[in-house]
Amino acid sequence: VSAPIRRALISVSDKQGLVEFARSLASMGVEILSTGGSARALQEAGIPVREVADHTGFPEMMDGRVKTLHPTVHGGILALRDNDEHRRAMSEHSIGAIDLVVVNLYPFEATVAAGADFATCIENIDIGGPAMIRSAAKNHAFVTVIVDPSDYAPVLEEMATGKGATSPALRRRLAARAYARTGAYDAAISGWFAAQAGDDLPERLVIAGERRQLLRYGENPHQTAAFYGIAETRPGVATARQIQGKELSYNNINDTDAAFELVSEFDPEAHGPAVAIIKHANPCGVARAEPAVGRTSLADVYRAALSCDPVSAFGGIIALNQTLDGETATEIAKIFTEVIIAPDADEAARKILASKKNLRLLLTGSLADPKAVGRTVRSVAGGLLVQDRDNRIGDDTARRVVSKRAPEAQEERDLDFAFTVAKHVKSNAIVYVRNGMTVGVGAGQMSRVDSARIAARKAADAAEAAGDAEPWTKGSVVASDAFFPFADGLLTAAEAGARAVIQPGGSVRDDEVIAAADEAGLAMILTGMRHFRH
Ligand code: 93A
Repeated sequence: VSAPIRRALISVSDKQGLVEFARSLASMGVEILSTGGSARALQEAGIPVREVADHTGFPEMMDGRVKTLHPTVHGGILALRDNDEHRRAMSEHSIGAIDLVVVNLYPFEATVAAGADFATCIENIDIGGPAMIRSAAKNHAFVTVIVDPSDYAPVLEEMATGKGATSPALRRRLAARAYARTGAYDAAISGWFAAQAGDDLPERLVIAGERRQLLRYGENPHQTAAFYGIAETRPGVATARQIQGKELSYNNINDTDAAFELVSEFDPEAHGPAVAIIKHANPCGVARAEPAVGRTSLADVYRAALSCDPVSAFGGIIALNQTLDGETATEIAKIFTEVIIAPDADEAARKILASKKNLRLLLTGSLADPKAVGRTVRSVAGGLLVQDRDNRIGDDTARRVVSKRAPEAQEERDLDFAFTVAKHVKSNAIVYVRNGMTVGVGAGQMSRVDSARIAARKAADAAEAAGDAEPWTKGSVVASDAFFPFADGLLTAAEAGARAVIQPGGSVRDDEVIAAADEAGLAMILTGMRHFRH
């Protein structure tokens, strides 16, 4: 029942595939109307084309701001072909039907991303294009709309087999894509405007995501899921190149993000190599170079991270803060690992991992800037929670030693490392560290003292697994993501053998907690900044 396409309007900024497509249309007897630049491209390729300005009898004007905004164009798109009233209006005003609208928009997003000035961004807001796209999509019962060169082929296929017509099903699908495109376009524009106005929590939040991947399932096999990319360029799981391995799962993506965000805290220039191993979005081992104990290579650092909790690390996600090398790849390949994410991997590493068919290797090109401003979004029933990304660690102006004993240099190094890791552990977070490696991580408990106990027990387990007589909390330091509400959590750490503590402070019982630290001979730093993570 669909009528053949007889007239098309082509107005595209992205001219990829245009000439081939238009040539096919012309060969099927379709009359082509087109705007300035598009018309020129077609003429140069020898394809018969009529300028829209000829068609409307109205010239393009105002630097192209007005070229297709004309009743002859919009009437030709919007007219209901089976409505007598509409047909009469068409003939009365000499409006010819337009059956196919091929438009892609001024590259607003790319213009902003390229850092163009305000006026250039404004000029790249397309008005006539979205108007035609929306008109054509509305009238999809009769009109075919294409907003992306990837849809040239399916349309030509249907025309070839359908006597020049497309099917209602395809037109509907294309209409949905068309509105998604204009919606995303306006989302980008509104987001940019809000940012220009310094209003980064606008009254109406418009987020446009692009589906990157249909996932096999969600957090559990009975949940459907997909991964959407948003217009952000932060290096990480969304932008990484996957070198090998099967498709990432929902949980893989979530955990890989946690892993890479954590390891990105450790700039190799300042910290040397660093490795984080993640399970269920929590670190089960994090380490960095510590020349004082002979830990210098990336492989050494990986072994240290693994030794913190080798049981949990099985099937984990590994993030590295520098190029994965062959020696480290050999070590990693010894146990089952789901994902490795790193800025890069050298030839030797790639060769070694190539035999592990299922292991995913993701390369990001660089670390993510931990200080960069940004937003996090999470859903609750009926709403979204939006906040700044936690892009700080402690408050340098508030940080102070509150204990009688000041931390020694190595203790202080470890305290900072522990507090940084704690920021990436689900609350209540307690992290024991010794010589640049976590030795016990307590995560996600409802009480802080439980996290302190669990972390200490895990440190004892780790020592036992490594054949050490003493629990690894002996001589360790401990970090807490939020203040100790009572002295009990701190005393648990002291009993386990911790020598120094770092925590935000701010409890009404701080004095009590400080007195307990002094009594146990602990050094203690208050950072003045909390790092909950839920
Ligand atoms: O400046 S506009 O908003 N005014 C219009 O009337 C108009 N009509 C089409 N931009 C308009 N377009 C856009 O021009 C199209 O969406 C397309 O991106 C571009 C194609 O221009 P050209 O064919 O001259 O390269």
